[in-house]
Amino acid sequence: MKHILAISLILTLRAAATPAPAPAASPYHHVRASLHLPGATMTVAYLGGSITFNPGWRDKVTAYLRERWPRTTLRFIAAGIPSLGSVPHAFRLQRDLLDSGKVDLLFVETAVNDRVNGTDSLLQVRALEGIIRHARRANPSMDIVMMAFADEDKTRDYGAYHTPAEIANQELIATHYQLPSVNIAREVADRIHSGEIDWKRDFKDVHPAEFGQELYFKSIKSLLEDCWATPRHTNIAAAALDPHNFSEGQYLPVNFAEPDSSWHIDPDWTPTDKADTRPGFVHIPMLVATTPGAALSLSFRGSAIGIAVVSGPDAGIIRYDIDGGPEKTLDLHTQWSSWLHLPWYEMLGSGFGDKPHVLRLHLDRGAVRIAHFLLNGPPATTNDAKLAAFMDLRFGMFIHWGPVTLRGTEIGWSRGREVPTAEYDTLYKEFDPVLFNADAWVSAAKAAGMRYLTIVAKHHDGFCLWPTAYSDYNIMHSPYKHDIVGELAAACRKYGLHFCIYSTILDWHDPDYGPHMPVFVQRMKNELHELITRYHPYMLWFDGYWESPWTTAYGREIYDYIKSLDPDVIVNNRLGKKMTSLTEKGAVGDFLTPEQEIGRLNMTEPWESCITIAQQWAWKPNDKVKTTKECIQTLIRTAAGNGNLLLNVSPMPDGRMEEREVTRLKEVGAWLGRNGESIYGTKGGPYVPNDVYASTRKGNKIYIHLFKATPSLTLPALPITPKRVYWLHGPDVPHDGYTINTGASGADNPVLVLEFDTGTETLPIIHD
Ligand code: FHN
Repeated sequence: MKHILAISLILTLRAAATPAPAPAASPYHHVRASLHLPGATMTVAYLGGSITFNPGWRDKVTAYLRERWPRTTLRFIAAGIPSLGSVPHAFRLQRDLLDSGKVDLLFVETAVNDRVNGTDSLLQVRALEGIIRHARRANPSMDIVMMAFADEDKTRDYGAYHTPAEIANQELIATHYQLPSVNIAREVADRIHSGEIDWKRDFKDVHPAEFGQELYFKSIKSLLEDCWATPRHTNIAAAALDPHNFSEGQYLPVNFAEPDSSWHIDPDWTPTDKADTRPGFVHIPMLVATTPGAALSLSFRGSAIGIAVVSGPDAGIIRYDIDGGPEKTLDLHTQWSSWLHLPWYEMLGSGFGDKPHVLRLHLDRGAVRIAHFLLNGPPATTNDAKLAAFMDLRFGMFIHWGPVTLRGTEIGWSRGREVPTAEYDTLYKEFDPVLFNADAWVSAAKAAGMRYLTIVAKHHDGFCLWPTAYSDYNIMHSPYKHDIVGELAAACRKYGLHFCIYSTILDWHDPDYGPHMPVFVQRMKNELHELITRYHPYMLWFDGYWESPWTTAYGREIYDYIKSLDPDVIVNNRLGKKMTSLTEKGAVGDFLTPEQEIGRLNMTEPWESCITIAQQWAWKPNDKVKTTKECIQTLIRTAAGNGNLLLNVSPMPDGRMEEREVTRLKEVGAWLGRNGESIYGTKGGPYVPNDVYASTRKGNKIYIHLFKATPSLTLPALPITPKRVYWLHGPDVPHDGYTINTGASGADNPVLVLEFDTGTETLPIIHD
């Protein structure tokens, strides 16, 4: 309480200093620094609980905004989830709202559920301030409206001339950040106490009937109109009220924990009892334990940690400590758990230093089902928006190259086999690729239509293609002495490709790999520090995870280290020990990496297939190169499966790329030049690829890629009907619904377009 009083004193003093804004149209709202006038586009987001989730005031505000700003292209995000208040909002803000793109106007409501859930006042303030600072970090000019909805507790408080704590906290934050706010709880209380309206008759309950919804709408509209009458032109930056606020709130996937064998991760949890569930908290990965004594530990870096569980009829009791501190006990059962697997958020600790910590948690009795860990700290995972942007690229170049090309044998694997180890390890003394030209390599990738490039900077043979301070076994000790990685990074920047780096885990040349893993892992961190801070890779591609010296814990440690250096860098899944899914125990990383095969259609987990354009990864004289058709159809099948293709090329020992491979790339590029819209930025499906065709989709179009010429094509019908069918950049094609007279298109790998009146990207996958 002392904490809040001190802050309110500061604010009274500050309020005295700030020039008084024009008198508000209503005693129940504050304009403060007001709102910007909408521009050509505006994204409006509603963050709240069930009153925001349910239809009613929100739809009325949406309709009013469309009418009020007809020349503004409006996008709406309805992010209400029943039962959730300030703390859950602070930790789901990134994934449920900010990951879907720039937000311009955010409505926030927490007061009702914070009372129902009995959320501690200090946590409310840390969460509310965290939401504001996090939102403004994502978009410094975001407009934010704080709303306080009505419930009987608040009506009672106001009846007793007592400001509800939840509203005091909200006004505290709104005043500090000069945010417009509307206190509907106070308005309803006053109008009930004046006898003008009746809770039971007019509102029915906390989920208001039409009368209440209309009242909410009118109050919000009145505030908006008042704001737009005196619009905001400047951004208000303010120092944090509480340094421990949750402005770095995020969900931490459950497979970040180290559970004992009594736990399992159910990748698609559904209850076995009759209790109800909530959208977003069923059919998701769940870390589950039902055995008393089940224990887990979680290493994390941050200033607060918590759990989001589903609290159902068998919700149990847990004990936990942080960093071996005092052990606390927590009963996860709630007053609603007997009939509902309620999403329930518990902060286990906050306000501690933003550094590495360990949470230990035990189940005493009953069950515990963890949907997310709640972390306030530097990004521990790559956010969905970044991953979605990576997956929109669809096509990249992989380059395996090094001194081994002097022998034309396979990189890494031929060491001590086709090439005696001693000979292999001294090849670099002859390695002088004078015809290496980074611009030429990157231009070849660009000509192929590739959007990113991944150079193997260090393979299993341990040779480094950049001037590292941590091993003399690098390019600067060869006759060539060029920073290959640096020159490629610069060329990618020049030609607008994303630059990515492959670095092996296992290193058969490094004597510490195996016997002295802590030394080896520290060297790995040192090298990664060089690679990340010098060349700023867009994505890191690890490999060589399968040998026993490497553990999931090391993988997690390196992943967290990378995120501490650059939270935005994307990392493949080969830091972990498990490759089949991203949510299973032992998995570490952001995307799956099927190799030398096209991944299966997967709409939920990002994936990228890495495939050689020839046979070997590194150069081999006269190696068999895939045909243009093979390359194009491999790309199509990968995109149709909702994945990326990383196509590998193998430059020669003199530094040039083989003409055959460059030609192949050009031909693929020519096809993409004509048909790129059916690949870049598309989603896979809705049809599962087959021998005759595969499909991709974007917006209101589905692209059918034909692998074989066929006079007519009958596709499984979808719940929507195509309004037009035509060859991409070509004539319309006669069709009757889903029976299409394709006739002879004549083009290689022709693309049919099915155009609809509605979006196609959320259509379910059609399994034959
Ligand atoms: O051993 C490596 C191989 O040499 C190559 O680098 C591929 C590329 O993904 N990965 C490993 C095999 O899985």
